[in-house]
Amino acid sequence: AIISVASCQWTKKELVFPKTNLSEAPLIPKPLKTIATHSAFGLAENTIIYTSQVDPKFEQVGHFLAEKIKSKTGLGISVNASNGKNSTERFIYINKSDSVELKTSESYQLYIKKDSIFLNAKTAAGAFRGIQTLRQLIPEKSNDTITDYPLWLIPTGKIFDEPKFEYRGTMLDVSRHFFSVDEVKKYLDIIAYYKFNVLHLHLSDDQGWRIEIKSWPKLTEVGGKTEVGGGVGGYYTQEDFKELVAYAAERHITIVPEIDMPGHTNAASVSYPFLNGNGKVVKPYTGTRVGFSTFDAQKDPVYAFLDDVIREIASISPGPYFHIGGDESHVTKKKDYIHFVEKVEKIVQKHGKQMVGWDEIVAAKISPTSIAQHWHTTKNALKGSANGNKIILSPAKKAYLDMKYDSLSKHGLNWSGCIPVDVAYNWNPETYVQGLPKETILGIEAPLWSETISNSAELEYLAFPRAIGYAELGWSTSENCDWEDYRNRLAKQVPFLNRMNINYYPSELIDWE
Ligand code: TNX
Repeated sequence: AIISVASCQWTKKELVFPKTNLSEAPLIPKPLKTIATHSAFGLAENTIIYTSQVDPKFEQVGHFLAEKIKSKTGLGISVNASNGKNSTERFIYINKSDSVELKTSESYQLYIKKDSIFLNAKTAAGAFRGIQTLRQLIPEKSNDTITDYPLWLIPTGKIFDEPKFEYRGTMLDVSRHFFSVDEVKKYLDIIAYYKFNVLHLHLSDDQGWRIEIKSWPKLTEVGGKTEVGGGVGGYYTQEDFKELVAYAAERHITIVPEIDMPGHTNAASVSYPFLNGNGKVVKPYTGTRVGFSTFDAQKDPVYAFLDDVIREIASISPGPYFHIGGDESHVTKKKDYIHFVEKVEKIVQKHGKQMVGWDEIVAAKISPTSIAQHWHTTKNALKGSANGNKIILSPAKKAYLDMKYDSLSKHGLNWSGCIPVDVAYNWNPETYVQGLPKETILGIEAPLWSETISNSAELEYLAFPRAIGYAELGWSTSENCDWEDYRNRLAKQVPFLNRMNINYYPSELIDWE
């Protein structure tokens, strides 16, 4: 009390804020721990963001926050510079910290006080996750009665937060239908807000090849020109792909490239028929059947080709992973499949990446550093984990974004059942596969296959709101995942969804606000 009386004589006058409750903020994913102190920080034109100068990536996070504050509130906030309104400045500090309480690279602490906000993180990735929380705490409307300029009142208190899983992904199939660079960027913008850190791109399949390979140009000249339903297809040049990688990196999201093989390879074999191993003449395919194509696993030139493909893609993919697909190779002989996966794993490793594959890959003798993505077969997940492989969980009954919500859904398939918004949320990744040790689980991923969707509006219809629930299942502790609580917070995402012009499915299970 003595300090405040003394300081009153020369600091700003005390503002009187309405009572707030940080613990009731509709944050998604729900933070690990929140302590409310019931006052407010008034975000205003005189707020300044200061960032750690030790690491330039922190300054980038500061600029990202300033830009998002601008688009939400119209306020032009300066970063690491005074804005000339010194008498009433309020600060947001984005600080690099070595605190042992920050257990992971993505952990952060947010201290919101009346006149300043401190965000602590070990790395810029942690700071980036933290500013998503801050964005979500900024109200839609300003309060215009407390001061003679508008204030956006952020509830005060402390948040300690960290992710449950290190891998929190979604997958987009750009092969069955092509999605442009701008469409993928919009998707990245949305998933970043909910703290996803991986976008897996399914870059090849029977219906189209979507990434330029300079040493094998026909892959895109021929294989890039088809898609499901007979549309014009499309592909990313390597420059396009680098642009996506950089855009994702600014959001601390890793792109995981996938070339699906030895099955799902019709488009590659149409481009270069020597690759084909199913004994038939290859023709372009624009239907939606699976399991009819295969590379020839016995030919050396096939592996020389794959060495080029993997080398070129690995060289423009800074992330640690390369996904080889490996699913539904129904016309590949079992021994050929095993031989193929083992040879391709070596190629992936030679180019400095860790192999990821759909759960079928555990049929081969793979190295414990490779990762199996569980989608279908429990036995495969268990076999992988017994072999030392980390597992990504994408169970088709719970996590497939391409399943219909219900029988009336405008888009989507239903081979693994309909997945309404509550079913998508109501499962516990840590216990879902019986017998799978928790430590084996790298994380979760929600795949969006694109047989039935071909543009952003359709993509968003299937992905949202379900992907928001997967964000929470990947980040928040199972104790903090509660459907009733979640559905109330989800209802309050409407202003963001509308501001971003997201064509979400307005499920009747949610009382949208
Ligand atoms: C199965 S899931 C597939 C895809 C299809 C999807 C449709 C997986 C590894 N393979 O080829 O697009 O079902 O839901």
